[in-house]
Amino acid sequence: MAKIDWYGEFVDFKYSPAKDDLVCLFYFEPMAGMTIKETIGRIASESSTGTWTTLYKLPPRMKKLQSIAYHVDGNYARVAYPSGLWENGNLCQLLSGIAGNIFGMKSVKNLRLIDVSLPQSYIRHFKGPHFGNDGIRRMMGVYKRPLTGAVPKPKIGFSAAEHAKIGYETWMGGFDFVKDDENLTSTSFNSFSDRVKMMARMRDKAEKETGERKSAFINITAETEEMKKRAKMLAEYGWNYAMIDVVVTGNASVHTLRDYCSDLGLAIHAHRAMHAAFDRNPKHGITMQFLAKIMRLIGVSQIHSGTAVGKLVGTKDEAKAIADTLREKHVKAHGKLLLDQNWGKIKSAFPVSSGGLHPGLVPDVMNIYGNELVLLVSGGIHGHPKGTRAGAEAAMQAIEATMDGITLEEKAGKSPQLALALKKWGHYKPK
Ligand code: CAP
Ligand code: MG
Repeated sequence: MAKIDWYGEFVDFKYSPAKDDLVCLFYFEPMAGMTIKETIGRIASESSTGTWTTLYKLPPRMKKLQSIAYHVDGNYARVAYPSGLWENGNLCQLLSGIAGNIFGMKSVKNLRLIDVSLPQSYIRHFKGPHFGNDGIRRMMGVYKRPLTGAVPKPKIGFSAAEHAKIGYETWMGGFDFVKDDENLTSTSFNSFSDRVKMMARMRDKAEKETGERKSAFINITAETEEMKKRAKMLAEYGWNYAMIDVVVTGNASVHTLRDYCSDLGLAIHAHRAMHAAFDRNPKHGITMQFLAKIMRLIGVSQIHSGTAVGKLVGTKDEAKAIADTLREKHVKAHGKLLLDQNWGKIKSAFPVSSGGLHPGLVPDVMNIYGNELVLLVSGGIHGHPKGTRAGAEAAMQAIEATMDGITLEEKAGKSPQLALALKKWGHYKPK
């Protein structure tokens, strides 16, 4: 009987990837009644050239574009994609291939895209981060400790003037950055333009009084042309960062803004709001390390990566995998979380640890990330018994203690603001 499909042609356990192949690592669970081979053949076929049935004719050259599922280890499969499949520099097309229809196939009960190993022939068509981590450190004049920041809380509701005042207190407490919250853009009570202007005034005041560089991640999230206008205004008022909610705006607009911001000398702070819609289920969706990889490839300067100990999901191992993906020049394969990735000329980016943090959790987070980190402590400074400035001072004292290798309790003996933070929160891990 004539074959009804060609899925089996997309599986070859003898195949070893060519140098220019792009390789994906998937977690997969076959639907009941499907064999492993039937399932991985469908994953490879649907994400490259195939369809559900044999065809009247198949030009021989098409075979060269077929991906090959070549390795299975339990529920983990590797699929190699020939370089000819991919349009140079078009990340959208890559996602439509390796992260498109396959999640909806009936043949899989669960499917998760874990990581992708991008060949040099692919990554050389992307610019990556404009500054790199050394460049960011030089720009801010902070060379050893983690960079620090906070979001005014409650997350939305302040007027631009109140927002800027809280920003000033945050900067005067020793923090480098003041970050807009993910859902603060331009509202009737806190317009983008008012906030840019008033925050610039407070920044200049704080820089004058401290002698330190101060900056902010002001959220330009909007339609792409509007984001360009907002980025331009940031540059006009002397800012060196723009913040974008990269999942809700989409990688195409981030790609556009990357070059636009780079021309304006703006680094991009990437908030990842919405990521947990597809990355928190350990059996289905797309991992955060994959999202971090494509954002570094496009060229954001930093992206949120979790805390493991704060209020939002994400394990220590995942945080480390995301940090490696962002910071390392050559990421070594690591268990079922990471494939080998040589980043070539693509500069580094910072992991951003944030969410439910307070001074009592600073050692835990620095234990995961080390110092090459942007550390955001928001509710954890504005909830300090003596207010924002004292809260920032307490967080800075916690960083000092951790870098000096002493306990927070020892430090608190000489640091009253830290002592008060520990009295309120101790080492509490919020849920
Ligand atoms: C943290 C935060 C950040 C989260 C995002 C918030 O505030 O501003 O958006 O960190 O999560 O709105 O919750 P708190 P992630 O410090 O007061 O919790 O960093 O995991 O992407
Ligand atoms: Mg937030």
